[in-house]
Amino acid sequence: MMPGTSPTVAYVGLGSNLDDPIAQVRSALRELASLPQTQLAHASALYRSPPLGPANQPDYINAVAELHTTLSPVALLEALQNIEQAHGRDRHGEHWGPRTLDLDVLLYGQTILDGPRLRVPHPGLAARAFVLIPLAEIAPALQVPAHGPLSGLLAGLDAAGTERL
Ligand code: A4P
Ligand code: MG
Repeated sequence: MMPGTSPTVAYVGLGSNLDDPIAQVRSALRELASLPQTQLAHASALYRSPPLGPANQPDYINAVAELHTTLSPVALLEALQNIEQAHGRDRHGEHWGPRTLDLDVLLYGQTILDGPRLRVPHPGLAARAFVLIPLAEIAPALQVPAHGPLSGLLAGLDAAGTERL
């Protein structure tokens, strides 16, 4: 950590449904742990979930990681995109189509961003069981900027289909 800069608590969503998804997510967690200016504070269990989007694709493996980082939001996004690239991510597939590894910035402290490159909280967060359930495992008391308590989001959720491995 840089002296004099206090880290921000950021949450990252991991997802994979191609090329041994369990191994993809496990190795991505190790790579998050070795990012510069960053500590991996907590990682959820792995979860299996049915695809959101086109149904003719395999189930996903999802997880959520809590990072303590002094990287800026955009520097964190770039670091995540580098890890996706190293996992052979092909960005030319269909929207919400299958992928070897997807890393999303779910939350960056209490920051709200609505820029062309980065939207935080992640726009899908509030409605996705495969994000909220692993997030609640590692941060049950979380207050989600612009949404309120995580427990409230969970209460309105259809959790069927998201299975803890
Ligand atoms: N971007 C903006 N905000 C963010 C953010 N908070 N985190 C921009 C990450 N990226 C963000 O992302 C497209 C652009 O979004 C990036 O260039 C970045 O500048 P992408 O990863 O290239 O494309 P994508 O992931 O295909 O699109 P999108 O809309 O982000 O998809 P999602 O929301 O990531 O959903 N079903 C299950 N069960 N589990 C899953 O994990 N994932 C998806 C993808 C679909 N269905 C799924 C799952
Ligand atoms: Mg994405």
